Amino acid sequence: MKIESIILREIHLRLKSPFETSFGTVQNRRILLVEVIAGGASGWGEVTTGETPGYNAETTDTAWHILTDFIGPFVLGKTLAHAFDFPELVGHIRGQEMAKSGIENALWDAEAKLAGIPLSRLLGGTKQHVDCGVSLGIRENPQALLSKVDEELARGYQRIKLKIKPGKDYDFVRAVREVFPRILLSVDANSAYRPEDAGHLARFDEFNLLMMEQPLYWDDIYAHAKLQAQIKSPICLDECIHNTRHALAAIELKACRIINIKVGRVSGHAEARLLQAACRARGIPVWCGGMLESGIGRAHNVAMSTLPGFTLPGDVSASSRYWDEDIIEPEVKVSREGTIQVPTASGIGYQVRRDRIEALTVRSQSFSEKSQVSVLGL
Ligand code: OSB
Ligand code: MG
Repeated sequence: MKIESIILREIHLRLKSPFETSFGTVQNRRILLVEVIAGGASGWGEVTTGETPGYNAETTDTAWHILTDFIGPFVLGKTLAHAFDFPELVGHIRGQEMAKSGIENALWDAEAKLAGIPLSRLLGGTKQHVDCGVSLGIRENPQALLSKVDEELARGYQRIKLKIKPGKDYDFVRAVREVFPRILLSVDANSAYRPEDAGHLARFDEFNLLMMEQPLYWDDIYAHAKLQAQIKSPICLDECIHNTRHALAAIELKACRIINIKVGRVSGHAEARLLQAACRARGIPVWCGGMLESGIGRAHNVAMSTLPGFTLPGDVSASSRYWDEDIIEPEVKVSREGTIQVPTASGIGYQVRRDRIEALTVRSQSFSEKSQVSVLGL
């Protein structure tokens, strides 16, 4: 597969409602889409950065910089036997996992299309349906949160995750647990607490949580090991885990009992697949996290979720929870049983709506061997 051209587009897409986490609130998404032409096939990927460096160090703008100034020019014209070989090709570029994953995942889509098989099968996926949960943003008060939980459970979602932050945590979780004593319930703090909060976090033990996601520092596995020894809720690491080596360290240190795999955070499908295999071999359940993706990133998440290590419901939910109108056809739908049916068409398995993407594009840049670089100021 020769990388013949790369087209980078920034689209603006507005969430139906604002999403609040401990690090901020977002409604207007700025999403980078990557299209590659490789081996004659077109493949699509999404860069899953946020607009601000509040979740991790990357942003939509840093990814644009890294892709246009370093990764794009470097990989253009290179030939790979498989998309799996992409991480080695860009291994000299430190970090920048989400920027890298945009191109790598587009190559996986192209490779699956060239083989005429669904991406899920190319990745080694074994499921026809994937189990879905939802991630609920921080609300004004417990009542507002309760009605949202009620609504999502009625739609069939199998697990409810509540975003929490200091001051909007214990009472909110207690309110939900009282009304719904048996649901799979988890919380996600996005690094909002400190080791001194261990006593406070131990109070959540009574809620029988499925997990407590990333309570402490985004870059500190050891701090989580110390906290895990003090609380009963299983810790799930998200922000801390950028690759399989990090996961192995976290497991050995007993810093977590569950891992959230986000394809972008770990630099793409190749590393995500290795990571789930390593966790599976050690009995550590994993699930697929989300980054408020458009349909393209969502389709990649669905494909990754079909791998056998993904034994817990993910944060991969219906397009209609996020957007009035998605950029793929059909949109991602969730059944009354809280599952997504894995598409059987080749590649990501959903049609990319080029006309809609064109209309949403605010800037684009292409790299192709003939013209080297062309900037389309839109
Ligand atoms: O920590 O999982 C997270 C969204 C943005 C940044 C970080 C996270 C999230 C979510 C939303 O929890 C998951 C989704 O619905 O896509
Ligand atoms: Mg998280």
